[in-house]
Amino acid sequence: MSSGKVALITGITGQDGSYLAELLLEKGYEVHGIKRRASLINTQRVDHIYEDPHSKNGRFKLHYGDLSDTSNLTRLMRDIEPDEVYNLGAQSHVAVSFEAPEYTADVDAIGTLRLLEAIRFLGLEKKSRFYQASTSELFGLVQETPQRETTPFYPRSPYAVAKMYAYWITVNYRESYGIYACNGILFNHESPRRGETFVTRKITRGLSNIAMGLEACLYMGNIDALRDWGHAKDYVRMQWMMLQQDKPEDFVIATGVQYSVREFIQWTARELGITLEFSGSGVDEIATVAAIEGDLAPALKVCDVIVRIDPRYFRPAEVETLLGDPSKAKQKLGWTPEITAQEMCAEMVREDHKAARRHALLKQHGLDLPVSVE
Ligand code: NDP
Ligand code: GDR
Repeated sequence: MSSGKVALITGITGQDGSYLAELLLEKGYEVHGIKRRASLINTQRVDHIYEDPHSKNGRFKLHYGDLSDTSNLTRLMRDIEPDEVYNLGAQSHVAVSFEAPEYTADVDAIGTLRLLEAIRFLGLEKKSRFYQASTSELFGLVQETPQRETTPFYPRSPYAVAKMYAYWITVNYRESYGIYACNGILFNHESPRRGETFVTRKITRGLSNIAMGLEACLYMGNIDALRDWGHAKDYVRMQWMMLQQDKPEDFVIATGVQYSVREFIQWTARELGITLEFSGSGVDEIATVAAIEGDLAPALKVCDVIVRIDPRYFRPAEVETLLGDPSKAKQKLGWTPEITAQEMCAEMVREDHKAARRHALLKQHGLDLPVSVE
């Protein structure tokens, strides 16, 4: 049933955009999303909720657009007049932002300004509530542990610096023009829909492929990095909750628990019935198969080396440790995460292993498709 509310989501084709669109449709919203033109169709994450644009009562609508295009954003805002705008679109890969810093600044920082300006220019200050996808990367070189809403920022990448502009311009437009605008400072969150080059998905997909004989070795960067990982489904629920309050405020969203990348590799291996032993140190660290149980890793033998370090994945400036304090979200909004990092890892492995099995089966029947790796 329709709630009569209209939402606009930038980044709807991404991990969070797809879960948020599902949530808002369930709540009866009419959901508009901005997709980019690409040479290949890039709507895989939302294909299951896609509605034929010819259907009269459809509540899910996609529009071409780009955060770098002011006139496009302003026109869409004018035509849609959304009650809620979720700005999730971004060049969201930290390592890539060192390679494409100017583009990242244009999309992640100025893109946010373009949307806020469209609200102001069109006189939608009292109509359109605005959510900005801010990030724990703002804390970067951490000044306090755990990190909370009042912890000083120290961004460590072009991505984080761009997001810092976006954070403050959101605060500024709230204070200057009375727009209901808020920042969700979200710590890392993952899911089976996570992009393949972020560390968790790279691990669950890579080790699943290795278990099925589709790849030989997983090459990693800094596996000592510590992160506070939650599940994207829990975090988009919070994005919506933040726009339903009487007063706009900024919130840290995290689980309050921290693990290393190395631990995430071990959990993944365990889900596949593999016991891994790490040895060596620094760039010479490796992980060797010490034991195999069950039948999920038919391509592996004991003593196979399946994880190595490749300095290509080190970043010019690293964020070594992040740990969030979600007390404010718990107290003021009653939000708590429902899915633990280990449960999320198990779900990701199940999905990636299913895909790897399908791929291996096709290979057995002579239908060998290439496996893309970063
Ligand atoms: P994804 O990388 O999965 O999705 C990013 C989305 O932005 C995609 O839909 C992408 O389109 C779109 N996009 C990229 N560039 C542009 C552009 N120039 N114009 C319009 N759209 C664009 O990110 P997540 O879903 O994981 O994250 C959502 C937001 O939350 C991002 O802003 C991210 O920076 C932020 N964030 C994420 C966290 C996380 O752990 N996931 C934590 C904290 C913040 P396409 O599909 O075409 O590439
Ligand atoms: P992050 O996520 O940079 O925290 O940004 P990512 O998963 O890319 O990295 C997490 C940590 O793992 C280390 N790492 C590797 N990372 C990748 N991608 N590939 C590797 O091979 C690898 N080896 C080790 C990284 O150095 C890092 O320390 C994510 C994004 O979603 C941002 O958009 C978001 O703002 C933050 O989370 C919160």
